[in-house]
Amino acid sequence: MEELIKRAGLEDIERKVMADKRLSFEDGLRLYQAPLLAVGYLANLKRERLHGKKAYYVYNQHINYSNECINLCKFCAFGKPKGHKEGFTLSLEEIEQKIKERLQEPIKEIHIVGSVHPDLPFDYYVEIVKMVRRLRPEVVIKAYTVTEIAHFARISGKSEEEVLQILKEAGLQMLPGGGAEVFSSRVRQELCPKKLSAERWLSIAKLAHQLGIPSNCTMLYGHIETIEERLEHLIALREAQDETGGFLCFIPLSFHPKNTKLSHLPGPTAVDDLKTIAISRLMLDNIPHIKAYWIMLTPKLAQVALSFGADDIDGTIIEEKITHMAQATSPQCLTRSELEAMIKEAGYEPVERDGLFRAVTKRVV
Ligand code: V47
Repeated sequence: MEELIKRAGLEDIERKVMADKRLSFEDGLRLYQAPLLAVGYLANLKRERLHGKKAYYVYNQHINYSNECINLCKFCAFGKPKGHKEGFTLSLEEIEQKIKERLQEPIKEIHIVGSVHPDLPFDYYVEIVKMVRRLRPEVVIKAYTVTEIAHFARISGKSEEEVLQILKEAGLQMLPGGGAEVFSSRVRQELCPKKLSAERWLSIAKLAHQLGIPSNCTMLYGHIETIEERLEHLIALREAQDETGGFLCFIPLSFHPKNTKLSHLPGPTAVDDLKTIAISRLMLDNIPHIKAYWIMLTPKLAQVALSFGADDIDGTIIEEKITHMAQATSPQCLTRSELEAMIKEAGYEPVERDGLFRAVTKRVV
């Protein structure tokens, strides 16, 4: 490996990694130009300094309450205008049914997200959280992206702080990481002009953290963004994390072009996926976990990603819609034994966790 790092001219970056020193924007650019195995080796050094051989997964359930959306971002195959034949909005009863159907399973996280809906009232979103909390007192409720929180504030006339407090009192414990996309205003203007600005996304995420609601964060890559814009995005997240420490996990989201307005684009290659995971691990020195989201990467590439900086592969999922509407070829759910076997074969030690990354000690089959 020394030879590999030397040939790639990355000895100075290796020294920084070994000394837990922060990498610069220029270091990030050099890493993107370096050979994959050299970058992966450095990311794995960092990953093992943080987590040793542990690799996390969660027994979770996804609920997508609606795809009817007023934003209709160009990269999204999930959102549909109201009245579209593929549009859906679940009633509270239908959501209750989905939760009740799986009450016998030892689910540790319920991940609830939807769209920026044209007419659902704020109460609907609060009632979902209350109902899940009532049916499942123990589960970690991870619900509503920062984008949805901004929308709730607008429709309810309440401040973002009030919205977050009400949801927290109802039982919400953390926010998922979606809606960040790429912070570049050029990209946002082109792909998602109706979406909240990067500054607002970051300020609401930080507000949630200050109110005791941690969150995840993401970057959607592999469309029209430049490498420089990716690195600026990572550095903006790193700076926000320096302020609050509230991001638990970063999820690089590999763009799926099918059925979107960007279907002419090829989407990222496997090399780009692995390099982006590795460089995220190296740049985001203050975010504890990096997730290889198997739904977007495929289980095969997510397994390899564990040696390229990722320490988490998300979970069992059960019924994913956002990526599958963009024709993802991955399955819709994996069992705990499948996830554990994937992790073990990759040379890591599986650790079942809950939504807040706390190890599950009392395991119920
Ligand atoms: O915000 C939309 C992205 C996100 C596409 O927090 C797409 O644990 C790829 O954020 N191709 C939602 N990506 C998913 C998300 C997420 C997923 C899993 C775990 C967590 C977590 C968060 O998906 C959206 C958007 O950035 N997205 N369309 C697409 N065609």
